[in-house]
Amino acid sequence: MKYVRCGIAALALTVAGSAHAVFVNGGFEQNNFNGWTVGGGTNPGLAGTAPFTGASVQITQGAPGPASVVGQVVDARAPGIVLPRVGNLTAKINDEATGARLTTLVQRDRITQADVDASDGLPHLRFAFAPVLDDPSHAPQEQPYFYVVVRNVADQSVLFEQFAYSGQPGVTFQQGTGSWKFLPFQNVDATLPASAVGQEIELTVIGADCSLSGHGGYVYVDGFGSAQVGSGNGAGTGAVVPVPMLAPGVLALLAAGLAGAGAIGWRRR
Ligand SMILES: [Ca+2]
Repeated sequence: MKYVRCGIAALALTVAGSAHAVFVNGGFEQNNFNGWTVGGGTNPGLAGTAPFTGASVQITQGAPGPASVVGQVVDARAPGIVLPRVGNLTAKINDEATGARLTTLVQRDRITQADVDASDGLPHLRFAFAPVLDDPSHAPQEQPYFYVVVRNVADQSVLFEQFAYSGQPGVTFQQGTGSWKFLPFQNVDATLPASAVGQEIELTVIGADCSLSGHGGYVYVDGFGSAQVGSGNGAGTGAVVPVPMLAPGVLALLAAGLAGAGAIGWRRR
């Protein structure tokens, strides 16, 4: 009985010491990038040939790319996107200007008991994203693209990743203004294995112009955390946003990433 009590006390201590849930300023409601690191440089093009993954990403390090926090605005290139997505403010990573710019948004944090969902007893990572990419019909490795990845810091294994270049076959981009294409906000709910509690993770978002320097691309992100992605004070055009549609191949990539995470991605403590 004594041992049982000790066990419970230790557990209570662990829970009490980990009340903080991921991430700091995950919804950008501080109207800045507090808690985040904005970096980047230029895009020399993706390595290899499609299908691309995080291993294809190349960055010529330089001055951080553009990044901003936006409120109730209408995106002239993607009027179907309702902004802000969650709360009052949403992050815009990279922008519509050209120059082969590439922006990275990074935050490192630790998964704690506070990130465990009562519904399934497992930690979750949730967020919403919406890419807006010009489509100049360059070769795939030269196109504007976006990339989101969550890695386990300890072994750099990929827990979750999503990648698409502008006009990528199988990704149901919607037509924006002119040659711009976009996806409506997609909600991501990545279920982590129980062993993720106590592990440090690093989230990276990339928005990249085309590598030939003449076409822009960016991605909106919001609602990073373990809780359900909330609703926003969005105005947009009031357009009905269709149910998010990602191609089977993209969903397969997502599923593969999650399956891999459960099987090999996390070190047991
Ligand atoms: Ca927000």
